[in-house]
Amino acid sequence: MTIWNPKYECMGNDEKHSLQGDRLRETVAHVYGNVPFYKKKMDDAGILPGDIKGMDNLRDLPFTYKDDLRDNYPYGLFAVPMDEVVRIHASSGTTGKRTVVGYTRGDIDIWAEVTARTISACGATRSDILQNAYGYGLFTGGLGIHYGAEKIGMAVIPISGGNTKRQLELMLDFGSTIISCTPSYALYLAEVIEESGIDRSRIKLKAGIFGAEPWSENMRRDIERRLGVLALDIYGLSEIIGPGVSQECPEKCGLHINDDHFVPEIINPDTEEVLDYGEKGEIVFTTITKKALPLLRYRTRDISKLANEVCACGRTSVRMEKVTGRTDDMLIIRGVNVFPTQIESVLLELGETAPHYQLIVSKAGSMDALEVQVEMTEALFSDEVKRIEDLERKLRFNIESALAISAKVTLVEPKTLARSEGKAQRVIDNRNI
Ligand code: DLL
Repeated sequence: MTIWNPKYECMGNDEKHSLQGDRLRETVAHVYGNVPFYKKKMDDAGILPGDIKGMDNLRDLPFTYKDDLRDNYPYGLFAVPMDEVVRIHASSGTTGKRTVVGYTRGDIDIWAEVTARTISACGATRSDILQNAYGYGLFTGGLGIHYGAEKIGMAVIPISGGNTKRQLELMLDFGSTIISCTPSYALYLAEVIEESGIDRSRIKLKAGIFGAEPWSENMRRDIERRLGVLALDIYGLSEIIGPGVSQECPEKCGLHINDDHFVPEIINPDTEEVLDYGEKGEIVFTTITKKALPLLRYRTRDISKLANEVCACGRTSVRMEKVTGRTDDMLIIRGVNVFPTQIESVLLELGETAPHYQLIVSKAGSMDALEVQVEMTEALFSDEVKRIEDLERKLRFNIESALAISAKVTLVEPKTLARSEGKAQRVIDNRNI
């Protein structure tokens, strides 16, 4: 399997540590000198750039929160004048004010470098044809992957998300060998392919780069089987750069963090205490090369854990466990914490329903109540009512035994739950209505 940049991806620990230290020092001096917000934060904490000698001082630095970006909307945290900014992206702002991120020409080069590593990790080379079905636009998915693929020298089809019929048509006519999109959209594509009855040998896909939302191992198995691809995970967030912060290799044992650019830590989200390798908590990143929007110890709210043993693929970078959810997506059902992906895993494990589901949370008195709606397959739908009821009971039992929560399970008619073209909305929260 190709490693795009062995010099950095397979660098020895000591050398990496010292490179990270140099880059951290530079970044701290850059933000202290150019971002009044960071100067004030560091002054308030009594830290001067000269106090940061290397990586061992990382934890002396202040954290940055999503609200800091919102409070400084739109450009308050930019560390370069606007004439050096060549690109602006922004979050959709569904959970508050938009988060705006900027890139210098050099930042775009770094982004292309890390996504080139990502795409190469699934075995892609310049002879491949990439169907890039992440959304192009303010969302970082489309353009982020695009530049990495071009850097490799692949032929990129910038189809963007949606228009599933056209996706299929171009997949066949243009001979796409690699696809990139969200895992929920990959499943929808698989469904449409199955319904179209086309000759599978006409599909040339061999690998898929899926991310931007949490997905379980059971969902991976489903996608691999139904689309006939190697399905690998790609992680990232706009604030840090976009897609390409980390990616899986075919060993599928965690996502390799591009830690010569983004330094990870795991913390206890409540106490902000730094945790060790192997301990689960919130992942925090410090960017050490970006110039337009460098962030110190950014609180991602994503839950993961870190591993530093060398991977069989030869990469030495620190790995993060697949993100199973965000602290904000965690449901607390009668005192038990649960992430939507854990429920997904139980549903797909049984394999008797379609892989489309939605969670509806409401208040029953002072308690939270959870309803799991999951779609029936066509075969099940035409079966007897008794069998459907039996399956509902079985799923309820499996959820209760695996996760220790009680949930109402409702099997709904095929194709009644909305299909996503980008990030799936798994949870409908009616508690505050
Ligand atoms: O989703 C960037 C991206 C695009 C990543 C394409 C991968 C592929 P945002 O819209 O800023 O950026 O959303 C970032 O999405 O904090 C996670 O909660 C979630 N997320 C991203 N990748 C994964 C993943 C893009 N592989 C937020 N697994 C992050 C689980 C993910 N969650």
